[in-house]
Amino acid sequence: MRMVFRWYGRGNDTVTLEQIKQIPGVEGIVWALHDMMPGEEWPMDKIMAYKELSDAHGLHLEVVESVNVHEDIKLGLSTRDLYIDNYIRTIEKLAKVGVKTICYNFMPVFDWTRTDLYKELEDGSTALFYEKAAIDSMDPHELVRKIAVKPDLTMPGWEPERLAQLSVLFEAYKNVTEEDLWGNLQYFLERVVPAAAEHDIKMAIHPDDPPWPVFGLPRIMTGRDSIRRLLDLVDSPYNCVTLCSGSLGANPANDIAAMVREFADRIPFAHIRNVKVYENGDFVETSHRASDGSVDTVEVVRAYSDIGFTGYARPDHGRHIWDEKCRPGYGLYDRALGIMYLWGVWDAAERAKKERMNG
Ligand code: DNO
Ligand code: MN
Repeated sequence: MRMVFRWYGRGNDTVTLEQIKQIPGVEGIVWALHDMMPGEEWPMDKIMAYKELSDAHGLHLEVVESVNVHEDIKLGLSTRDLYIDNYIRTIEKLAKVGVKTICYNFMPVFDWTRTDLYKELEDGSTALFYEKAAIDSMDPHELVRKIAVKPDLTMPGWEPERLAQLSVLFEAYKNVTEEDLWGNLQYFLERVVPAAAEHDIKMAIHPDDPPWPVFGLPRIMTGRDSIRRLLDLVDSPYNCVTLCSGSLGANPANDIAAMVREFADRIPFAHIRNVKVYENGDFVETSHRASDGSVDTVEVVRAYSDIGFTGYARPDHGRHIWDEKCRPGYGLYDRALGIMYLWGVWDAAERAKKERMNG
C-alpha cells in the first residue's frame, strides 16, 4: 500500500507540502490542475510547475484526481470527440512527468453531493453530511446556493462556471437514461483506455457519491455489479476502479472488503474512509475508525493486505477537528489521524501474514 495525500495546490489549499511530508509513510501527492475546465487540454508548463514543486519536497505526483470528463462526453453529443482528443493529449503530457493513475468520475452534472458541509458531531467536530429527505425534496439550485457559495475556495465538482449552466444541463439530461450513460462511458473508454495503456497510465473511475441517482439524474457506478460491468466494457488492465469505501459505503448493501478481493487486480487506487449510515438513509462522514461508522474499515484494510495490495491509497476525507480552518473534508489533522489508523491496521495485518507464512 503506497500512501498518498490529496493536495489542491499552492494558494488553493490550507495544508502545505512541508506538512504532508511529515505524515508517516506519505510518499506522494494526489493532484490536479484545478483551474482547468472539464474538456480543456492541460498545458505542459502548468504540469511542470507541479512536478518541480513535488520534486523539491521529495514527494511524487503519480496520481492525478481528477481529469474531469466534459458533460458532452457523458451526454454523448457529437462534440465529444473533440473533448476526448483533448483528454488523450492531457494523458500524453501527464505520462511525461511520471503519472501512473488517473482518477475520474462519470457522474452527470454534480460530483459528490452533501446537504451540509459542517454538520456537528457528538464530539464537537464537524463533517460532511447527507440528508436524504432534504435532497429528495430539494430543488438543485437551492443546494447549489447553499453549498457552493459558502466556502472561500471553490470546490472541484462545484465550480461556479459549471453551476451557472445548471438549468441548461438538467434540460440536456432530460431524456438520458442509465443505459445511454453506459453507452457513452463505453465510447469514452474505448478511445481513452488504449491511449492510457500506451503510456502505462491506469484509468480509475471513482464510484458515484452517493451511489444512487440524485435529482433525477442517472448514476451508474453504484456497487459490485456496476464495477463488474465497467471492467468488462473494456477488458484491459488499464481500465480500472478507484475503490472508494466512503462513497460505496453510503449504501450498507455494499460489501467493500468483498469488492477489494473480487477486483484485486483492477484497483490501482484506494480511497479508505468511514461513514455512519442512519436508518432513514442519511449519512455523515466520521473518523476512519471502524467502530465510529458503518464501514468495517478494519476488514477493508485486511482485505487489501490479503491481496498483497501495491496500489496507492489515500484517507480521502476527514472531519474538521481542533478548530482547523480548511477545505470541507480536506483538513490536515483528521486525514493524518486516519492515515495512522490505516497504517496501524495494515502493519498488524502484514505482521500476522508473515507469522502465518513462517508457520
Ligand atoms: C469522494 C471524493 C470525490 C472524488 C471525485 C473523483 O469520495 O473522493 O470528491 O474526488 O469524485 O472524481
Ligand atoms: Mn472518494
